[in-house]
Amino acid sequence: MRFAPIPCAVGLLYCVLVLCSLPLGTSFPVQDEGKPGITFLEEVGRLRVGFNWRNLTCPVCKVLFTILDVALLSDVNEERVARAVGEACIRLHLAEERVCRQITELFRDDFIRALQQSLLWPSEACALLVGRSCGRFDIYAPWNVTLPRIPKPPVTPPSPPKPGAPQSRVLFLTDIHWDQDYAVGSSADCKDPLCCRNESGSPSWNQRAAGFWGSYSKCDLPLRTVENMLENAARTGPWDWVYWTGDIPAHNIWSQTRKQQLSELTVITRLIHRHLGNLKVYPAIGNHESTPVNSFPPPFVHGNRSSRWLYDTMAEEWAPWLPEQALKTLRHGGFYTVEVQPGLRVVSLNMNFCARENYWLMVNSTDPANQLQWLIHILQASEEKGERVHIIGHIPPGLCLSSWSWNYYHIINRYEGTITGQFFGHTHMDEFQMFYDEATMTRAVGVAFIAPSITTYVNLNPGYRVYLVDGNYKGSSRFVLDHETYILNLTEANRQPEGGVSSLLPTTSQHAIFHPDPNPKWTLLYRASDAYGVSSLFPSDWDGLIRTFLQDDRVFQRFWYLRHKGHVSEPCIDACKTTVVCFLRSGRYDELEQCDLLEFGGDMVSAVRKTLC
Ligand SMILES: *[C@@H]1O[C@H](CO)[C@@H](O)[C@H](O)[C@H]1NC(C)=O
Ligand SMILES: *[C@@H]1O[C@H](CO)[C@@H](O)[C@H](O)[C@H]1NC(C)=O
Ligand SMILES: *[C@@H]1O[C@H](CO)[C@@H](O)[C@H](O)[C@H]1NC(C)=O
Ligand SMILES: *[C@@H]1O[C@H](CO)[C@@H](O)[C@H](O)[C@H]1NC(C)=O
Ligand SMILES: *[C@@H]1O[C@H](CO)[C@@H](O)[C@H](O)[C@H]1NC(C)=O
Ligand SMILES: CC(=O)N[C@H]1CO[C@H](CO)[C@@H](O)[C@@H]1O
Ligand SMILES: [Zn+2]
Ligand SMILES: [Zn+2]
Repeated sequence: MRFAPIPCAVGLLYCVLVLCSLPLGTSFPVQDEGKPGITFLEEVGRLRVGFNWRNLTCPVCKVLFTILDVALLSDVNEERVARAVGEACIRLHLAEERVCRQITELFRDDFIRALQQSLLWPSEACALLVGRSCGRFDIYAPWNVTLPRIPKPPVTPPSPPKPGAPQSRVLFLTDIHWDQDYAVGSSADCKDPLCCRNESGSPSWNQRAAGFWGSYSKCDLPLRTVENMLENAARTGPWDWVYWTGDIPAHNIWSQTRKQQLSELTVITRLIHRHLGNLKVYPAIGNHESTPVNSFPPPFVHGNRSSRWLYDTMAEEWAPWLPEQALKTLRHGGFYTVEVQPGLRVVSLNMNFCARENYWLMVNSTDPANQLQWLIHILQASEEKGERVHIIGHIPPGLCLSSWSWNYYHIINRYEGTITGQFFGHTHMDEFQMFYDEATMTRAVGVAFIAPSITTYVNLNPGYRVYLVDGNYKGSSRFVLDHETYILNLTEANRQPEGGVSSLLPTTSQHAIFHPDPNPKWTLLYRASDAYGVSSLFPSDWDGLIRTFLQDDRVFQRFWYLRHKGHVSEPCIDACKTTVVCFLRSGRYDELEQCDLLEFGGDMVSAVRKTLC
């Protein structure tokens, strides 16, 4: 039959694309892997998800896409494509059989629809998948927002507040990733993308077992750890307000349903509510809130495929924290703005509209939901009122699609006097990214704080962040003056083998004699001003700190340790250090891309994407 070779080819490709949208250690676009020095952010890459990107060369890609387009145009039966995809995924060992089957089932509908709506021709698709050397890519055509004609007000550099001026304590939570199926004693080293679960099986003699409070492996958290964190956070208040930047569900993205996603959203929201009482919490939407993961149709998609199921529930659950006007834009596009206090406004962005992994943007990536144009409108109004603005979101803007990122950077430049804080998560690491003046790229105009995750995924201690913000008093700048990071030291929390545990013991009995601490301590890992010896944390201070990293390696190594919440898997020297420093300087995607071109740079952009978190 004429179709005989097609399903196979389509299958490979479909799997390639599908796996691209998953946080499983893949990247989009594909970069060469295996260059020396790609130590940075490589943990996830080593998870042995088992897909070899080198198999997709430029000519192969073009042939595949020609076939795919023919297949789609001939209205090939979706069922058939899906079945073939599953088979190809299994035969090529792209993932475990069960994972392959479930994943294709989950993605096929939406994905094929998005492909059909976008004109995904071989040259574009392969430029996207293999890289710029393999064709021209216009799907994500550049676009520009419109700034009002009102000239930018003169800039006054921030200065430290008077001694004793009031400070707000802001609790910052991100990337909870609660795993409902977390099972103590299960294998922490299974083959799936997520372990420590009921279905991970028992650990064999050379494998680790899932700990009581969490595990140093590719595992997410049991509910008790989330709850313990909230109890601890509630005790160590008082807080002025809370920012919470998303990623509630676990990384079992091959088997999630809308019902489960909503139930997790509800459980965690109510838990936060219960523990933090009447505090105002300002949430932002993570890329894991939806299923399939990263799938956030912009408002041009209507009906059952739209994000309505998700945003409506969010609006209901978050109603105690947000006013009606905010709930309205939340239902429309997953973003909103609220006045936190007189003189301070928060804008919560839906960063899924900037993400390459959101394949709906292949249909139209021009300022999805008009979000950035709306942001400009808000910022202009704040500028006129003399109000300061904090921006919160999940994915850091430097990791966004190129045009989105460029426009955001442009907005930060124009409104540098108004935006005095930017707060993100998603990478699970404790880091930051700089914004410079567009004219000379030397004067620091902003910094995006990227806070560490609550989850351990991958190989981390659980943790959370506290920001100390100037205010609330008349004329307060609302700049971040300092920040603190608290962690749960898993080694201590999960201790302790009683008596000398020998590795010769049968593993089944081994975990039974570990005695977790019933009241584990969340401890201060560091305070930024102490750790780095700086007296303020203005954008120029972070720029100065980057220079210190280059001059004094001890300071950089300290940063590297803190970046992993005190649980470092790999050292970072030479090329790794160069790329990390480049990352920190590059709050804009095209800048970040340049990090890959550094003489000994690893694949920074793809490496960052690998975490996809
Ligand atoms: C956007 O603006 C920049 C500079 O203002 C310009 O160089 C670029 O060509 C514009 N892009 C589009 C698509 O209009
Ligand atoms: C794990 O699976 C077993 C048997 O299938 C079941 O009895 C148990 O309740 C499950 N545990 C969890 C935490 O779901
Ligand atoms: C809407 O889509 C979801 C997920 O694709 C599906 O489970 C559900 O049955 C659909 N509902 C309707 C009314 O079509
Ligand atoms: C994409 O969306 C933008 C803004 O909503 C719109 O102006 C533009 O016409 C759309 N492009 C296409 C090709 O539909
Ligand atoms: C965690 O505890 C272990 C064991 O006490 C200790 O060796 C390690 O340094 C601690 N880690 C941090 C980040 O404090
Ligand atoms: C289908 C295919 O070509 N698979 C190959 C992918 O790459 C690995 C290692 O380079 C080969 O072993 C596979 O045969
Ligand atoms: Zn994320
Ligand atoms: Zn995450």
